[in-house]
Amino acid sequence: MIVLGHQNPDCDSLCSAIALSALFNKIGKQATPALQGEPNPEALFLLQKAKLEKPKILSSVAGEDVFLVDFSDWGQGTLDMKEAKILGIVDHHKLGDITTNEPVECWIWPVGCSATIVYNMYKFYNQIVDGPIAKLMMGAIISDTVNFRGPTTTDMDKEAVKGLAKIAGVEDVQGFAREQFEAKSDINNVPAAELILRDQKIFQMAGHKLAIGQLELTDLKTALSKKTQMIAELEKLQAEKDYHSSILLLTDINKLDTIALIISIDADKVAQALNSKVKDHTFELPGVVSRKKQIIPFLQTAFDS
Ligand SMILES: [Mn+2]
Repeated sequence: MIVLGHQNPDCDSLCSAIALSALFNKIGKQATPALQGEPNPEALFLLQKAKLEKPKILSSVAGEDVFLVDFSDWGQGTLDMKEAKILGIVDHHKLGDITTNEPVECWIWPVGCSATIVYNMYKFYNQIVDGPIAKLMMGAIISDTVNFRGPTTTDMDKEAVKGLAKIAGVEDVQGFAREQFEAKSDINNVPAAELILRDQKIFQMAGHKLAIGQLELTDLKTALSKKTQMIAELEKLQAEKDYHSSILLLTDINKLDTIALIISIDADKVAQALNSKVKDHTFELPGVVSRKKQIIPFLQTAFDS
């Protein structure tokens, strides 16, 4: 069985794929983790910290048995995923559009991170997480919950990190988080074209496609200095694809605010849905850090009405 994370691999899709596949191997089910593309710099940082190898990268799963982590949408899988047998899903996003012909094992909980669910699966199966993997899972939860400051955070996430830090032998969790956030904020030498795609997800809304990327940064100085190039890249993307909107969220994880860059056929509609106003392809979202909880539901409502 292949344990597969979503496109544009982030910490959670990488770490949870590795952790879940290790759990399956412990209980006698053969499993291998796999990614769809290169992991982002923060995920690579965690792999290095844990001294673990990067999983294989796949673009096809036709004919395979797969277990999905951190997504439940066809659009976030490989192009041929409908030709695979989906055995199960671990996810913490809104329920996607995947359906199956046979019963499927679902672990879909409204918590801050898929790794929190996987941590509880270890408990369910009476298994202990290996030290290096505990470090990965801890990092994934810190990333997804913005170190417990994001609105998706639950007590279960906090409890999981406490347990995992003990197993991983990490005493200074705050220091660990700081180092991790610095790794992802280092965008000085990253081209704008790459930045707009780094954590991009495509959302279907009333027949439209919205491409929404997000950069989580310790401050927005460097990102804003690249604003013109990033808007130009969003414009290029918009011309190539048939998106309704191409958006990049620049999220300040210290101040817990977001500035959005947008190219759209109706930018006002998007900004209004989020109680904001567009000026020069830009709009501000004070207090917003979570795409899945503070942005997508409001856009969905606006597009559905
Ligand atoms: Mn996640």
